[in-house]
Amino acid sequence: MTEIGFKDFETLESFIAKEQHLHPQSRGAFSNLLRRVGLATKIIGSKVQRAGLLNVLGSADGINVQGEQQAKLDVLANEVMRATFRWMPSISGLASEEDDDVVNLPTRLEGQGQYVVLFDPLDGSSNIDANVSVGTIFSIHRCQSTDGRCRLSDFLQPGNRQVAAGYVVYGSSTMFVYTTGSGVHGFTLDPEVGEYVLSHENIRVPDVCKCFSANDTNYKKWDEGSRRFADHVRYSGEERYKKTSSRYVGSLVSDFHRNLLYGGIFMYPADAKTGKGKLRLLYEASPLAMVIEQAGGAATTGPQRILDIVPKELHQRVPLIIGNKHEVELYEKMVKEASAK
Ligand code: AHM
Ligand code: MG
Repeated sequence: MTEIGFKDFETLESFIAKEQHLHPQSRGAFSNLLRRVGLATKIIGSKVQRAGLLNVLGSADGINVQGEQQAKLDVLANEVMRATFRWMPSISGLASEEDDDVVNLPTRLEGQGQYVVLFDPLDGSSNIDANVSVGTIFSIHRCQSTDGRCRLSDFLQPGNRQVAAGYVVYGSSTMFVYTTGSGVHGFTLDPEVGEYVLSHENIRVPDVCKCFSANDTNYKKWDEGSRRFADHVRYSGEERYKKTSSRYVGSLVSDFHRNLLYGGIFMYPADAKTGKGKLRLLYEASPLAMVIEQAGGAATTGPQRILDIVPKELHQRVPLIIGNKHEVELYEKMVKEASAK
């Protein structure tokens, strides 16, 4: 006979509280901040789920600072993030992929405003109208300014200084994945209870290259090393790549999340002519690089580890090659060899 009973479960709330207990000096500001990210993403997730019912599909009137047409949900998600963090005394400022400049929050009291938060409120938004998975990416840095006001330099910190990073994928279920530098943990939203519940503790990227993810129509625009790498994975016939499949959603969060769980490599190299990548360092590459490294993987531009890049500007774009360590190292080697010729 099946025993009827309540199976104890760990929520994001209780997990964060447990982690806080490991730092007796902590006053809980950082934990509150993480909880708040959880709240903001639940609100965004609920809008995404009902997108076809609300007046939120299609384009908004605006073009963002990067010259991209904003979707209505981009704007809405950005507003939710801003509103959720605005009155948190531990945050001195915000930077969003959708805003031209940093948002300086009202001056904090001494000792407050210890953090700045950077985010891509709705990644993959070109997919929204077709019900394809999208996500939110976030990154948290310690604010270096100590007078309760943040400055641009507080946001232009290398990824290796992030105190936390993660993302939420709004897919067939909604999942919150984050790291504070001691492993990567995933929580699935239980829609009936309205809580994120621990479902994937201590995620490690499997050491197999199951997925190869790239926008292949850009192949001719890539540099020689990137093309050689892609050819090697797809056509070399090497044992490791015999079961590799092409998988590309076109929503970074979704492509990244799948490869994190299955093993694989995502690449969005620079356009060789302009030397420019597409993805944003501070809102996309750095936070996901922290997650993948914590899960045993790696992330590079080719010549440089993503987490070591010192940002020059807020909306800086970089080439991003991210996934299993083996493939990232092979990519670096092939790019180096090709450029030495
Ligand atoms: P977004 O943040 O404006 O949605 O743009 C970033 C998206 C990523 O999610 C995705 O990996 C990439 O752009 C797809 O680009 P492309 O359509 O060139 O393949
Ligand atoms: Mg994005």
